[in-house]
Amino acid sequence: MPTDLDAYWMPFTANRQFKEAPRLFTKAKGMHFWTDDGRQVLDGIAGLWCVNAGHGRTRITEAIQRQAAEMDFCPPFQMAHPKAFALAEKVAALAPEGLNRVFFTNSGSESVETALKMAIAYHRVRGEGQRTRLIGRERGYHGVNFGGISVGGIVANRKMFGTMLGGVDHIRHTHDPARNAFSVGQPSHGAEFADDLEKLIALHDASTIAAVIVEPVAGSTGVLIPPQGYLQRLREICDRHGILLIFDEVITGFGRTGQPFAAQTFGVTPDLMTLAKGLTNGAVPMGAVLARQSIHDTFMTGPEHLIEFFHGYTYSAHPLACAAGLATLETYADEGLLTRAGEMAGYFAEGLHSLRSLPGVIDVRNVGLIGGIELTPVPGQPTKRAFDVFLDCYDKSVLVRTTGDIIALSPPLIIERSHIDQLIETLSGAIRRAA
Ligand code: PXG
Ligand code: PLP
Repeated sequence: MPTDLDAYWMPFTANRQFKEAPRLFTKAKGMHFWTDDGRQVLDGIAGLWCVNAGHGRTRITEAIQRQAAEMDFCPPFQMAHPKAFALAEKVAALAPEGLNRVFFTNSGSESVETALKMAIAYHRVRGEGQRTRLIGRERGYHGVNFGGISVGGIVANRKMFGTMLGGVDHIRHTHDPARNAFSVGQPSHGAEFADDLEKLIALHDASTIAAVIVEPVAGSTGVLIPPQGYLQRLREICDRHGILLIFDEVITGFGRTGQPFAAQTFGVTPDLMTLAKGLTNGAVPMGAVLARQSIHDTFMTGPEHLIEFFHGYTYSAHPLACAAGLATLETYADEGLLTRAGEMAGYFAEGLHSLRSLPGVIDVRNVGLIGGIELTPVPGQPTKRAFDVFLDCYDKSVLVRTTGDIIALSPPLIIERSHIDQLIETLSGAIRRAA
């Protein structure tokens, strides 16, 4: 075990509190982590919404090992390797019709930056260079880079970092507990929140707006499920005004909502889609942007020896990531994991909603294998009640995630009913004790 914890500045962590009482994992397999002192902990959040096929999958591990031995790195600019093409083709085949061009990145944050730049550049190459504005949504999470926090709407992730990108505006979030608390699946009220986009179009004029970016299900902010008809209405408004619609499917991609992508679950196809996490089952960092072919083709003009899109990362389409991605998609296909969330959703929802009458629970929400439980804050100490639940669950060998006073669940898609029972029973005890 490490003797000194000082040098590692941990991301999104209460560093001083953590280092007083560190929580260390040293092994993971299937539905579980193991702590440094040998305790087996049920993973209720698929690592961080990414280990969709469960931990330590042999096929993926071996694919990474083989690739590392065969070719560690290949320059992605003006060179390529076969697995990059193979993976792009497989990802495109899973996606909604028409989204068949794939640009690789190394994370969700990079996917978001890439998609925003692609949207603005697309309008420019087609002769509408004045379309530079970007519209995000309150409470949106689009990673932590400057573009992503600019269109993002999580205040804590923005307020320390200056003025960010110019020309960004936001529509309201869709959380409406007064009308929708304890909805099972998609809430029935709130399609009209999409009309905020019409207001921003009236304010800025459509001719200045490049794209709108939303998470189909807002994850990081605490699981906000799109109201019925909401995403459809956003799509219609974008179409009417020539604005690109970007779905950030970093969390919802790869089976989380019951179909390969939330676009399919909700029946709305965006123009650009950002991916990461489940693409490699979390085993090697990787992200991607899926683009409509027509967007890609718009760039393919001018002299053929010239670079069409001045963007990319040293590690775009990294061989280890591509090998992991291919093995991951094979695993998903063989085990039917990309539709398994739909099969387990009913039992998962029953468990979650059985917690509704516990003390302090003010909302429960779910779709596929995503769950959110909102607690009333301890007066004067926001976030404390949920954090106490997190620590209590960890103590009882179950890993959950909290944001504000909301508990978020997103277990590996291989979860069995017995695991759901353990998750719900442990949470139930912890919520009672935190009351
Ligand atoms: N977009 C969305 C919708 C995400 O959920 C990102 C972009 C950024 O991805 P990277 O790979 O750069 O982290 C995410 C990431 C949480 C939590 O607690 C969620 C994320 C990251 C960290 C914590 O819910 N999602
Ligand atoms: N900073 C410097 C000085 C670089 O040379 C590069 C890449 O060549 C980067 C940042 C970007 O790194 P990456 O391509 O891994 O995002």
